[in-house]
Amino acid sequence: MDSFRLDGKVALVTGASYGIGFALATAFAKAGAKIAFNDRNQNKIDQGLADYAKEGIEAKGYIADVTKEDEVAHLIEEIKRDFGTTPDILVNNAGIIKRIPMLEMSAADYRQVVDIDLTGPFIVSKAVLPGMIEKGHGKIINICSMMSELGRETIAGYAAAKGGLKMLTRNICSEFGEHNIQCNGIGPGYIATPQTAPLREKQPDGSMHPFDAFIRAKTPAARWGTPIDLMGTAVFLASDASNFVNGQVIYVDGGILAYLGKQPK
Ligand code: NAP
Ligand code: GCO
Repeated sequence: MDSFRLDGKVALVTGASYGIGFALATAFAKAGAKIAFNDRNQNKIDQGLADYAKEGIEAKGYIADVTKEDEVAHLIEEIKRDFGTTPDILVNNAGIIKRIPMLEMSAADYRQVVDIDLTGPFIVSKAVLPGMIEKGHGKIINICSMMSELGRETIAGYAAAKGGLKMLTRNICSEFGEHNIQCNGIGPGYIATPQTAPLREKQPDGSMHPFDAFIRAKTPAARWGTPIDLMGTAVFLASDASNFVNGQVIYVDGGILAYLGKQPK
């Protein structure tokens, strides 16, 4: 069972001031890893550091926008300065979504989502791979989505980006597997975080948001996931226990992708 431990490893989780990234970084720390995370905003980093400290975790936070190659290069230099080495584990978690009907979505909105959710993981992966090659090992985990497999109205940019992220995962696997680098994805189902809060807002009459009822009917587990539901899979993919797993996306979705949806009564 020691192969599931992360002792002695340095993990970089992008966009991990809160939400899913915060949970995954917390899991890594409890498995023995040292934690680095980035965000675009110092206030969010400070709040994240305080929240990690409440968990007994001495994380280090850095300002970096994953779409900016110079900021990402500086981020890796700062991590090397502070930890004495480059990341052994990278989770490409930072991401946004814009929910706009396609005919009303500007190309600028579309480009911004793809830039952050797909080009960002390319940029950050490219920045950490040389160190992983030099060390002879590395783990890259891309946070994909149900939308790596399914579409729905109003999220054209997000679905395109997350579908592309599944294929970037396979390509990094293909190009770097010979260096003992494993690149896999996690495809969360519908998880209760700030990103999905608008889909769970109570209605003025106090009823559930229609999307809330929809997702519960589409999920065999009949509930939203929480970031805690993702922790075990992330530790597995970050650890030596998954050294022969490469190019895969593990869907942690409560069964959504297997289920047609609750039949009408
Ligand atoms: P979230 O609560 O909105 O958090 C997203 C994080 O990414 C925030 O810390 C945000 O920082 C950061 N970020 C956004 N753009 C960035 C950039 N350009 N550079 C650096 N950091 C950036 O989202 P979440 O629900 O935790 O989702 C995390 C990941 O899981 C995303 O990739 C999302 O697509 C994916 N996912 C979520 C769900 C779900 O149901 N929640 C399901 C499947 C996949 P700021 O505060 O500065 O914006
Ligand atoms: C949406 C949701 C989803 C989730 C997630 C599902 O608007 O449909 O935000 O996209 O965030 O990606 O896996």
